[in-house]
Amino acid sequence: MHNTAIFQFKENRDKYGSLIPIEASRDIPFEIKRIYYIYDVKKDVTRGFHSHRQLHQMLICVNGSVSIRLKTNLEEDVVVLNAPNKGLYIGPMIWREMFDFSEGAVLLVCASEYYDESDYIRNFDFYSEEYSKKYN
Ligand code: T46
Repeated sequence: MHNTAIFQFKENRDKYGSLIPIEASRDIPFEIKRIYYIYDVKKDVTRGFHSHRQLHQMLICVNGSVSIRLKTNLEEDVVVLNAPNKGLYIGPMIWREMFDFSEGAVLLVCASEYYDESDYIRNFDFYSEEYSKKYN
């Protein structure tokens, strides 16, 4: 889907365990201004239901697994994040829903901007209208 991409991070694995470094602008395509993590989510809960106007984000499920539904006016896709070396980049104007969190799942998110509620579109009809204006 446009404005999204799967990233594979390099794992440093040895007999002592594993380590994955993520460097802003080198391993991911933006400067990181904020990180947050989502955890303790019950199996039947779906979160998200919004798009961002400007924000770039990298989602990494550092423990367990979670599914991400991505939507635009034209496309729909589901990406399963189930390994700590797999990242999902989501750029501007992509609707997202996070569901099917496994027991103990921890979803780490690197974001390009500080938290700003005015960057959110939390209604799909409004999203759809803005998407059409931007891309049609
Ligand atoms: C996204 C998906 C993947 C803050 O105070 N600061 C923050 O940086 C964030 C991200 C949230 N909050 C507050 C706002 C709400 O009162 O935390 C509460 C839960 O946020 P929200 O309902 O937006 O959470 P999700 O899981 O629906 O969405 C989050 C991000 O907000 C969003 O940017 O792309 O994760």
